[in-house]
Amino acid sequence: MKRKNSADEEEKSTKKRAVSINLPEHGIEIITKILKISDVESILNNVNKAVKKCKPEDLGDVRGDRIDVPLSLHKFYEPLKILLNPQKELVQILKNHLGENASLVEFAAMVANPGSVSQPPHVDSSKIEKPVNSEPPHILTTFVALQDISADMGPLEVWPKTHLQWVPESEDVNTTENSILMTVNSGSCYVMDSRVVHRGLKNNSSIPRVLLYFSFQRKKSQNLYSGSTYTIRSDYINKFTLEKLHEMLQVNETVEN
Ligand SMILES: O=C(O)CCC(=O)C(=O)O
Repeated sequence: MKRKNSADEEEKSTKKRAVSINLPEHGIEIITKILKISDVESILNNVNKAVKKCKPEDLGDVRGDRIDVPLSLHKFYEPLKILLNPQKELVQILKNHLGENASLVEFAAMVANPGSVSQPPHVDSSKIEKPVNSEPPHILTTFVALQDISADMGPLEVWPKTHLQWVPESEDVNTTENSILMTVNSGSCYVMDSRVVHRGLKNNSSIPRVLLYFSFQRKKSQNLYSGSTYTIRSDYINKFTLEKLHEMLQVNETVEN
């Protein structure tokens, strides 16, 4: 286990890493401080309420003993207006890689409580048939940190560049030493290509690690890939594209947040 950095060192190392890793090359990209702390606090309150209210049959079938709760969009309108502001970097990344007609296929919160175990390294989805040539991403998942995530909270561990290999979704994965940890600060997010090898680590702290997350999938790619848990309310399935969400949230090219 790595020594826990001081908050300053942690911020510096996250900043350094944020500029040095990018989605096409590494399969993951960090966007720092996309939300203000006040926005994060209200999301965390709403997520905690949703966790209390949800029934076991609603939960996503996620690896390890995490709680994977589908969420109601309208409870998160205000933060979504900021997260999905078309002028900002996150939407540019989603649009450039998946197109504006990409579908919202996951909208949920992931809670890794103290003591929750390490997941086996895995990919979230991969092409059913081995692709002949390299392909662009088909699902991108954005995880928003709802507290400062330190190394002892069992952050996401990612093996950069593994999205460029074909890893069948059901297979055990042999990993190398060269992983990175998503020890990001509250209000930052990371966008992950669902083909990259990753895992959530054991939460050794006394603080639940809570993430808001959403995934968009390239249009008409669903039958070609297997794997994702597709954690989303059933009434949202195939309902929202990135473009449609922009209309709903009434954000457009001229809105500044
Ligand atoms: O624990 C996490 O941070 C994320 C877990 C995850 O990516 C997964 O279950 O596929």
